Amino acid sequence: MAKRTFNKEFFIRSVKYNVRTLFRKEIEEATEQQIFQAVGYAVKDAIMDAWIATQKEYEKSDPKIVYYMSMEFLMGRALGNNLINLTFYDEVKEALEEIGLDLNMIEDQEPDAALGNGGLGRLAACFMDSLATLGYAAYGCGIRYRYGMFKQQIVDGYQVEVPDMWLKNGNPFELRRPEYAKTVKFGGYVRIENHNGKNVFIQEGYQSVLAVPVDLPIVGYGNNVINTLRIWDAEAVNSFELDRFDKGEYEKAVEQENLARNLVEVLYPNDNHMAGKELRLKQQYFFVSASVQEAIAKYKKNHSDIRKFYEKATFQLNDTHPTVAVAELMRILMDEEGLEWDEAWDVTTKTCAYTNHTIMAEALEKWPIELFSRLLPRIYQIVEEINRRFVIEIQKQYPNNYEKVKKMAIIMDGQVKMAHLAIVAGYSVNGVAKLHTEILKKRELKDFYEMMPQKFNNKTNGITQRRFLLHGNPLLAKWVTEHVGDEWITDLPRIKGLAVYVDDEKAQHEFMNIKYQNKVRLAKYIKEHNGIDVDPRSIFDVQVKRLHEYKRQLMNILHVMYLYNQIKEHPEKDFYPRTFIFGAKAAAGYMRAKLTIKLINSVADVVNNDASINGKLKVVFIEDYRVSNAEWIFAAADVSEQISTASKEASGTGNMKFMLNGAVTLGTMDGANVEIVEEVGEENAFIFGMSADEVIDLESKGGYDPSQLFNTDQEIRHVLMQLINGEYAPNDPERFRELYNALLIDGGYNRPDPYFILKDFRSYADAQRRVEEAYRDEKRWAKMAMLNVAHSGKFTSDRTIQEYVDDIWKLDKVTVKLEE
Ligand code: 26V
Repeated sequence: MAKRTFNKEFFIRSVKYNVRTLFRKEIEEATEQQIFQAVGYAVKDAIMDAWIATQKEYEKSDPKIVYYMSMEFLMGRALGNNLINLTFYDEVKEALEEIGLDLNMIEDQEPDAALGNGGLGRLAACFMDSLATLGYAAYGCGIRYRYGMFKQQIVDGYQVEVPDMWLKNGNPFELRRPEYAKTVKFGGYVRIENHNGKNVFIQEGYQSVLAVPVDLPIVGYGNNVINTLRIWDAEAVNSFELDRFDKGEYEKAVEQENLARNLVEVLYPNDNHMAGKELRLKQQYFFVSASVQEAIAKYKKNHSDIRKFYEKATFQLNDTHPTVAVAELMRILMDEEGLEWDEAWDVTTKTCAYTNHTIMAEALEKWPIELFSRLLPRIYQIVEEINRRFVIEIQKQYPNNYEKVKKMAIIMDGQVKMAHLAIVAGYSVNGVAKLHTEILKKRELKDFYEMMPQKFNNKTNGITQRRFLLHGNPLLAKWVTEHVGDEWITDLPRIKGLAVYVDDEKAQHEFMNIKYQNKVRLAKYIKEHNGIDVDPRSIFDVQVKRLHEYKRQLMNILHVMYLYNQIKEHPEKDFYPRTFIFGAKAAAGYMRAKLTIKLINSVADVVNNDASINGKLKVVFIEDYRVSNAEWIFAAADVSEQISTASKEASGTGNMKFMLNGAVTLGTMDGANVEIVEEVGEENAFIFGMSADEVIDLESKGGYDPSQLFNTDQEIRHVLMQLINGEYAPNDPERFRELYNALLIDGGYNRPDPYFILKDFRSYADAQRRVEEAYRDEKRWAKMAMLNVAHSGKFTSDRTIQEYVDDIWKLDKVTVKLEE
């Protein structure tokens, strides 16, 4: 890989200069945050030439562009990652050392850009990294939320949400571009005028807001390509004019200021739950309208025939959240570019493509007609017409089958169904792992698959090895490079070369030693942040992800309670020391999820302070799990808990990050776990539980009766009774009653244990027993863990993106040369 030259003296001068001009200080007097800012600006400077060169190259070679539209981009920190991808990381580290600065300390000053909830947002971030690294012209289109994902504090064992003021010190990497601002219109009504026999649609009485783009550089690895993540900020169209004393004008100005402020105020911290909030729909239309306008403007700069727009642009819709793009594109093509319906529809259906990320019914977006049509009157008219024409299609293909219309229509029962709109108007519909795509085709979207099978395809998710190995786990990265060369950085399947070392005792030793060092690093972090001592020689068993019932953190902690009972009852039995590590944010209004966090912390309090168990068991809940600490957590894990109820986790991507870092999967046959096992072999993972088919079957029979288990399995019964006898809540024995009830009486969907926690419990406990047995045999474990790293090649987002390019987007590769 071409390495750019790094000018150390220039860089140091630039940092010093920045400290002076930004803060009127010498380096010695600057705070750590100020040094971060100064270094950040110096790095942005280093990016600028290539950023400009990339844009010039795009203008010259005119490649097709993908607009990746997403409500969420969970970027994490930029500094370290940018240095890695510039291939300057070690040089900058050294340069800073020379002037007495520690790069790790500096990186630690940067707040995470947490503009996302979890998997879907982080996937978008990995995709941006891969697109730039592979040399494809791509824009990420999103929202510049003033407040990202809330910060989580644990107070008395409970989650407390604290606003994430990630911009309070400014963001050295961003570039504000007011010259490209767009106007977005909300509300009002549509008047139809007839101009020479042609209907012209005129929006009136609307409120407008200014969308101002803020660009963030996306650095490709070692290739001079710098793509752009364009996040839109909102401003009032006529910013406050104080000389306006006219009451109506004044109120209008205040209204516009408020609209702008509210629009981009905060990311909705709900994942997997659709609430139908007006502001959320406003956010969606806001960033989508601005992005579509921008894409059209860019196209028109060099092309005259708007009918061929799709040859140079494609919109990938990251879940249904940006699906109004379909109607917005139709609106612009017809109302502003003068195309007829059929012409506009031809362009739109060749431009838009949709990715589905969940089958959880609660997450499917459906908007009440009343709200949708009031907020977006012209857009609603267009959706109505798309629906009218689609319903005619259904009736043609399935005459006299009203069931089909009822199931498939875009508008039905007073609601606009966004997934249906995305499927009908898109040229591609994809799931995010093989199993997930099969479930979409066979069940959730069966009717659509039957009617338009050619649209459906699978794109198994992936992750970027540059952040999650090269940056997050430098010791292992270096070791891998020593054994197989450094090509894995841009060609992950090369990592397979490690397979020849798995029986080599020296290699095993080195590998396990690196894992140990990473466990020491995490143990320090835990000591600093939680005040808990954990033994890096114990098994680090980790479950980090959003808190959701289907992900079954509750099963994990019930199993810890079960183990604790075992140790207490049989102190003589040997038990390999284990540290159970959790990290998870719960949506603010999700009571059962929050109570699960409290239970984990309550169990931790009891177990960690029981001297009689000799430290055999520790439980840690890591506060504020996020991208930056995730990098350390993956590096230190032995066991990767991927224990969702089969069929519920569309893919999972944490599972891949653990695998890449040499943790062994303990999981169900769900999401991408299936493909992980396919790659690494069932003997190198711990698989348990019901299959997706079994779950779906049992669900269709209305579930099962867990009271059988409760009455016959004394150990399970004991654990469940501990939820209501005050064992973990002596002052309030009723505290966990809700969890007990969910498991045994009604957990939603009118049945007990809807996520089959008790049904899978024995199988899970048995898999956990096998984990312990395997870990006791150090060589066997080292081999398993190494094989996981060696077989992680498939799960790079570089592969995923190449598949999107080949099968869906059909982009042209670009190379960027820099004059040095
Ligand atoms: C849904 C909703 C519903 C409306 C309210 C706000 C909101 C915000 C986010 C979401 C996204 C839920 C879908 C999601 O995150 N899916 C995850 O996508 C990952 C990437 O494909 C995948 O690995 C996970 O398995 C899947 O749960």
